[in-house]
Amino acid sequence: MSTSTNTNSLEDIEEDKLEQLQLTLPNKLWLGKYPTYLYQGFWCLVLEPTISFQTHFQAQDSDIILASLPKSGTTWLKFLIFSVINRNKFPDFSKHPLHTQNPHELVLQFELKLYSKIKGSQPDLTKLPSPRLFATHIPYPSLPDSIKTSKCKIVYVCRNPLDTFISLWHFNLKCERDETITPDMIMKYFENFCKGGFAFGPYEDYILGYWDEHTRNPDKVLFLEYEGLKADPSAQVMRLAEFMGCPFSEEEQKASLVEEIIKLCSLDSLKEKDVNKSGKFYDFVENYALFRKGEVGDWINYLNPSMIKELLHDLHEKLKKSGFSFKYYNE
Ligand code: PAP
Repeated sequence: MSTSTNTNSLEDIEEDKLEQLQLTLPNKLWLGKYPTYLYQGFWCLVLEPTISFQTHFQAQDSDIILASLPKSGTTWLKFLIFSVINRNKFPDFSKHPLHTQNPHELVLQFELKLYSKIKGSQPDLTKLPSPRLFATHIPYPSLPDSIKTSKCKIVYVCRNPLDTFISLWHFNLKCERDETITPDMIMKYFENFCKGGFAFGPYEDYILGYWDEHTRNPDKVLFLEYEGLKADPSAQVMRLAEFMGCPFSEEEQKASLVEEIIKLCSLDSLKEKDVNKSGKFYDFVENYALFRKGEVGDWINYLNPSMIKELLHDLHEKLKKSGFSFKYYNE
């Protein structure tokens, strides 16, 4: 904390800004209890940590940052990024940290874990081993400038809107244990999702922020699809390694290292680990709730195709107009 009595210190200005913002920004309760603010065009669940991250984080050229909307494959990509980057450090997979550490401990989330208050001491990230691995749910336009202007790399993973919504829906039912949320309310929540009213939404703006930057600068932003990873994991993990500057050598490929990493990071294997079955890494997230079915097209078991078409119309139109289409997914 600043010891200066000068009220114009950076921290004071930011604190004032926060108070003003909270008074002026449109806001609503997410899941009936978490305040979210419409901040820089997205529904921000953690306003002060987000501003703290924007204000204090200094990127390094070697950083690798995973970006995603919640329920799009964050956990999976954390496993994969960590395992690919550290494959020489942990060659014996039977003793790999993934057996004993939650992926969210290995790849830390900026706004949900590292940053909290604008004022006061901030996390010392300078001692983390290089490359530093981080994750965020903040949309591209709201990332700190140092991420945009440095040579650090962003791995973005997107998932189709229907499975993202269903995953979110189950997560809310599981985590919240709130009797006011009942299975029959699914259409109400889906309508809300399509209108962008969920934490870190709107969906289409979020995707387009990272998509646009990927098309402008493919060496800066890698664009992965959850469905692509499911369809052809080897090809996508090879892309990931290449993008992060550590491509698999021919010897590694011949030794089936890519496949071994995919196996190590598979949902079936990891959801059974004690570290992932119990405990909480985030205050409001039980570890087990991050692992469910991991399927493509699971939405069909919950939503009626004829009822969703119209609701999704505007979202799809906006994506289409911007030249975006899913490579691996058709509804
Ligand atoms: P988060 O943003 O809250 O961290 P995130 O990991 O992005 O969540 O998404 C969770 C989804 O990824 C779940 O999907 P589902 O509800 O449709 O099943 C979860 O099952 C899936 N998932 C988690 N780990 C893996 C994995 N190793 N492989 C494939 N999918 C996974």
